Amino acid sequence: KLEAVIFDLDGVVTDTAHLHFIAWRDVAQEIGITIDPVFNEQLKGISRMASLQRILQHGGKAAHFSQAECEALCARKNNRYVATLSSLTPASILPGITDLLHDLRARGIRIGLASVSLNAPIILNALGITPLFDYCADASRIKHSKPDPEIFLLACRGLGVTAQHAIGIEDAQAGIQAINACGMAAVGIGDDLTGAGLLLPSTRELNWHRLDAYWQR
Ligand code: B16
Ligand code: MG
Repeated sequence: KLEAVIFDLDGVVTDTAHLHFIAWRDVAQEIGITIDPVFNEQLKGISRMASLQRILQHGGKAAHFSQAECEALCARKNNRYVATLSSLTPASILPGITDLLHDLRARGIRIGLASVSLNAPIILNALGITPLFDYCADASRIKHSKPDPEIFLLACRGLGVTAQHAIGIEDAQAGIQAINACGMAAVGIGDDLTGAGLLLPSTRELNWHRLDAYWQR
């Protein structure tokens, strides 16, 4: 029996990937590294510090910055990023998501959030959907970001469900791996993801009937 649906945030509930990209692009530029939207795909679902490490590697500067300098770069990126979050409103929720959240609630299916973003609570508030979630896993409590299953397992625990009775929805390859690693059923949003049991091109195609049909498969 399906007991819970656990959502990724960035790319599933709203599109913050673009805002992350703008902030990282500017910080990277200041240290002489250029990143483009194709490279940005690699930063989806991974933590802030892991994102910086990939950017430094990409620019061939992995060994150029001390731990303290890396922390300062992360803080600079986050300040820029958080400043752009005020542009989010309920209109920034991706198509189909609000209806799905209401349909799940009407059926008594528990709703969780598994975002590795430390800014997730600010984002849900800006979108006006905090009360629709039964549990949001706190990213500050995990040691490993996706593809490690930790954040999804934390969400299952918080919701009081076992992974075998839950669906996870993700737009990032690292996220699909995390869902599969904990034994949940994986729904992917996008067109170049591998390992999703159900793959939909966008959240527009995501609705209760599709999820239910997938679960009954
Ligand atoms: P923050 P998700 C992830 O969110 C983003 O996809 C990723 O690009 C970002 O680095 C990470 O959150 C950390 O975010 O810097 O706000 O703590 O996809 O897990 O919802
Ligand atoms: Mg995502």
